[in-house]
Amino acid sequence: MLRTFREHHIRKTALLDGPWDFVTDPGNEGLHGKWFDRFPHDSKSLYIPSCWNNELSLFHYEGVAWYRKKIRLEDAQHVRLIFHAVLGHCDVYLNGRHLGYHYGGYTPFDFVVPSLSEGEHELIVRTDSTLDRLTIPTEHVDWFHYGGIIRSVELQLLPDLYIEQLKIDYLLEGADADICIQVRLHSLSQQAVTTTLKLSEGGHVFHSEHVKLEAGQSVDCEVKLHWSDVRLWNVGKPELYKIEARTDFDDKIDRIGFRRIETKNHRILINGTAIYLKGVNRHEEHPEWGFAFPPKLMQKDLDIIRELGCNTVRGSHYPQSPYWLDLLDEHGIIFWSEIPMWGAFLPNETVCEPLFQDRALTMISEMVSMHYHHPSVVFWSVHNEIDSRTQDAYEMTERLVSLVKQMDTSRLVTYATMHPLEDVLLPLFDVIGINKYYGWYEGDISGFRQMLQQFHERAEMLGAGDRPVLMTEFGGAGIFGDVGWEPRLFSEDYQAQIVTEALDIFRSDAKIGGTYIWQFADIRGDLKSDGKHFRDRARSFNNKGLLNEYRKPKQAFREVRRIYQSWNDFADLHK
Ligand code: ADA
Repeated sequence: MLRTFREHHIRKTALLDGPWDFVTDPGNEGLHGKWFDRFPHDSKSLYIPSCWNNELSLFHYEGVAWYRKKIRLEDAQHVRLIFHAVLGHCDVYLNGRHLGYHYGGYTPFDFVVPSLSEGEHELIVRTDSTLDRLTIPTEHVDWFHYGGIIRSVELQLLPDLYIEQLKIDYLLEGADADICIQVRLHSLSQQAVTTTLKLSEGGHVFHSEHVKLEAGQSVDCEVKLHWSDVRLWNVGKPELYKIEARTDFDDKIDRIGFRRIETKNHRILINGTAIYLKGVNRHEEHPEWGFAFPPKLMQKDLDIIRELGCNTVRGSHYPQSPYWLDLLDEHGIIFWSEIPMWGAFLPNETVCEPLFQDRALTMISEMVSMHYHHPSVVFWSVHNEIDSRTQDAYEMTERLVSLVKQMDTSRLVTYATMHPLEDVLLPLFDVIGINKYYGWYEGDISGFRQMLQQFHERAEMLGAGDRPVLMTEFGGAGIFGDVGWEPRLFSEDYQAQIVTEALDIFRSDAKIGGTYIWQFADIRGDLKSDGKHFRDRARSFNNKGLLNEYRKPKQAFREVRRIYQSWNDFADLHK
C-alpha cells in the first residue's frame, strides 16, 4: 500500500512486492562475473520490501547484494518501473541491459521501457549499502546501517500517450485561491495522437481541452483557475481536495490542502494563526522491519502521537513514506521533512566535496518532488548537526537552501544546529532548529536557560533575531522498565525529569516557537566494539524514546502526554 488513496483508476499498476531471489556479494564479484546476466544459482528468497539485516545471519551485513524478479507480460507493453526507495547505490538491469543507476535511500526513481515484448523478463537489481565519507549519511551516523529495497517496487503499464507529471500550485488570499495546475503529457507513439485532457475535483470537471502530441513529443499544459471560499487545511482540522487529471487513455490523481504558511514574532503561522508546535522526532524504524516500515504500524505510530497531544512530527532524519504523510495530512499534523545529511562527526573536507554536495542536491530535489503536494509538510530541512561554524558549511548550505527556494517558495526552509552559540548559518534560514542535551551530554538541565539567552542575543547580532526558533532535539536515555525512587542516569525517572523540566523552560521563552522531543521511540544504534562513537548506547539502542522500540510507553511518555495535552495548539502572537 503506497498511499491511503488510489492514484490511478485507468492506468494499470501492480506492486512487485513479495518474494525476490536474493544473494549477497561480500567480495563484490558480481559485476565482473556479470550477475546481471547470469544470476547466481545459490540465491535465497527474500520478501520485498525489507531490510536484509532483519534476516537470520545477515544482521551485520553491509555491502553489495543482488536481487532478481521475473516478470511476465501478456502482450507487448510500455512499462514504467518505479523503485519507491532503495538504500544506497542501486543499479537496475532488465534482461541483462543496464537501465540506470541511482544513489539515495528514501526517495523514488523510475525507468520507462517502451514496447517491452510479451513473455518473461528478468529484472535484476544490484544494491550497495556501504557507507563511507562521501555517502549521505556518512559512515559515522547514529542509526543502524540497514540495507535493501525498503519500499515497494511498482510496475505500471503505460498507454502510448501518458501523464508524466501533475503539479499543483496555488496562492492563497484568505479563502481565495489562485491555482496553477501543470500536466505534462508524453507520447511514446510513432504517430501524432490527440486526446481530451480533463481536470476534475470530487467528480466535478472544471477544465477540459483537446491536446495534440506529435510522435515522441512531451507537452506541458498549464491551467490557471481562481477558486473562492476554499475549505482551508489547518492544524487538527484537515480539509483535503483530490485533483484528477484524465486523458482518453490515462489518469493521475493527487491530493492537496489549501493553507498559507508564514512566520511572525518568532511564531509559525498557519492561515494567519500562530501555532505552538508540540512535537516529537520520529525515525521510521522498527527492530523487526528496519526502515521497511509497514503501513499498519504507521497507523499505530499516528494513534500514539495523537494520544501524546502532538500537533507536529519531525521526520528525523530522512524523507519518510508518502503513506505516513497521507496520514498526517488526514489528521492535520504538521511535518518537518529532511534529507539524511547527519553531521555530528562530519569533517569539513567532506562538506567541500562536489560529489557529496551533488548527492545532497539530488536528495533535496527528490524529497521536494515526492512530498510536494502534502499539506502537512511545512518545513524542508537541509541538514542536521553539521559543523555549522565554517565558511565551507555556509557555502554548501547556501546552495542547498537556494535549490529548495527555487523548487518551492510556499514552505519554510530550516535545519537543526548543535552549535547554537557559534553557528554562522542562522541568517540563511526561515526557521532555526536547536539540538541540545543539557542534563544528558552536558551540564544540568537549567543550562538551557543561559544557552538560550546567549543564543537570542547572538541571533539578533547576526540579523536573524526575528526568526522562529524551535527546540528540535533535547532529552535523555531511559531504559524501559528501569523505574525506581532515585533519578539515575538511564532510569525512566531521570529521563522524565529532563524532558519535563526542559519543556517548562522552553515554554516560558517567548522566542521559542515549539519543541520536538528526542525522540518518539527507541531505535537501533550502530555500535562497534572498536568504534569510538556512541559508547553510551546501552542494548545497542538509542534509548531516548518516550516509548521503547516496540512502542511501549515509558514514564516520560505519560509526563509529556500530560503536558502536551494541557497546552493549546495556538500561540500568543504579542508576547
Ligand atoms: C543528535 C542527533 C540524533 C541523535 C541524538 C542523540 O542530536 O541529531 O540523531 O543521535 O543526537 O541521541 O545523541
